[in-house]
Amino acid sequence: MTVPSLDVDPFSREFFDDPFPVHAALRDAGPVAYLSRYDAFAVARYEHVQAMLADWQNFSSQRGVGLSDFAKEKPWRLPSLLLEKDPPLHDRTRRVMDGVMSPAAVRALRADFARAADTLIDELLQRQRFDAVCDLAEAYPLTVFPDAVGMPRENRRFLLPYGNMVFNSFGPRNDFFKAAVQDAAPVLAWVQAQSKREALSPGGFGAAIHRAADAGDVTRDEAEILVRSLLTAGVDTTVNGIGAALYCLARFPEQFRRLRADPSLARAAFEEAVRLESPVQTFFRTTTGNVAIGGEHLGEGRKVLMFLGAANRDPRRWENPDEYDITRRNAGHVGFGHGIHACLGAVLARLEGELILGALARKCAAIEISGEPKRRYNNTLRGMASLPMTLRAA
Ligand code: OVV
Repeated sequence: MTVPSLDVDPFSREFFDDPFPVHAALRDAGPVAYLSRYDAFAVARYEHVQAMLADWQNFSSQRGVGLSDFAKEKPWRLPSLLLEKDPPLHDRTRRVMDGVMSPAAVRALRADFARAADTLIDELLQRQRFDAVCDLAEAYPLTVFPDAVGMPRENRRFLLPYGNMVFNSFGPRNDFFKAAVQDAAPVLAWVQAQSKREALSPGGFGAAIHRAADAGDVTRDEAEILVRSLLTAGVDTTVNGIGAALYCLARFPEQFRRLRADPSLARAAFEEAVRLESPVQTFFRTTTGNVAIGGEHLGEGRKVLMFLGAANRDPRRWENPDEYDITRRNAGHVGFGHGIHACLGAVLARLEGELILGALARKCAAIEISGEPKRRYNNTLRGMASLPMTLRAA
C-alpha cells in the first residue's frame, strides 16, 4: 500500500483546539491518507474532496456518513431519508424536500426573519456585554427556524442538545459523543413528538412535509423522519455559521468596516465565514467498490473522511486561504457540501446570515470580543461554546 499512514486523531480535543497543522499535514501527505487509529481514510485537498462529493456512485452515503458502517453495525437511529440514502431513494425524498423549501417558500419568510434580526440586535445594543453564542448565534435561529417549521414556542432550546448529539454521532464513540448522549437523553421524547403532524402548525415546513404524505409523495412514517431531518440539521449548523461570522467580524475589524460601509455585503460576509470556519467540518463516505482518488486505489467497503474545512483552506485552491475577506470570490467552497447531498437548508442559513449581519452592519459601529472565547467540542461541528461580546451603537 502506497497510501501514507498518519497517527493523528481528528476527533480529539487537541485537534479541535487547533486543527490547521493537521489539516496541512493531511493535505501534504497526498490525495488520500490512512488514519491508523480509525482504520479509515482521509481526504483533505480541495480537488479530491470536491470530486468525492460529486461522485455518489463510488462514495456511498447509504452505509452512514459517520465512522460507523451500517453494513456492519446497526444504525443507532433510524437512518435519514436524505443524508443517509443514495439514489434513487435519496432523489425521491430530496425532490419532495426541495418542493417544501422552495425559493417562494423561503422568500415568504424574509420579512419576519428581518424583523426578528433587527429586534434582537436592538436588544443586544442595550446591554454592556452579552454572549455572542447564547444570546445571538443561538437565540436568532432558535426564534426564526422553529417558527418557520411551525413548532410551538416552548422548549425550543431542547433542539440544541439534540443536534449536538447527532453531529457527535458521526465520529467515534468517544467521550464527546458519550457526554452528548447523556445531555440529550432528557429531550429525545420531546424531539420525536415534534415531528408528528399534530405538533406542527399549518403554515410551516413541517405541515408542508405532512401534506406531501397526503399527496402520496412519501408515506406518513417517512414524513415524520423528514421533519426530524429539519429539527436535527436546521439549528446547530446555523448557530455555528452565525457564530463563525461574528467571530470573524470581531477578529478582522477591517472587514467589519467594509461591511458597515456597504451593508449589502452581509450575505457575502456570511458566506466567507462558512468557507473559513466551515461549521460542518467533516463527513464520511463508504467506497462501493475499487475506487481511485488522485491515482491511489482503495478497496470496497472502506470509510473515507472528507475534510470540508481543510478543503476550504487548501492553498492549492485558495489565495491567502486563512484570511477572512468578504469580497473574496469564494464560489465553489464546500462548506455546504456539493453534489446531490448539498445542504438543503443553505437557502435558509444564508437568509439568516444575511439578515443578522445586515442588522449589525446598519446598527453597530464596532463589534468587539470582551472576554475569553471558549471552544465547543463536537465530532463534526466547529464553533464556540461562549464568546463574550460588546457592540457599540452606530
Ligand atoms: C445534514 C444533516 C445532519 C444531521 C442530520 C440530518 C442531516 C438528517 O437528515 O437527519
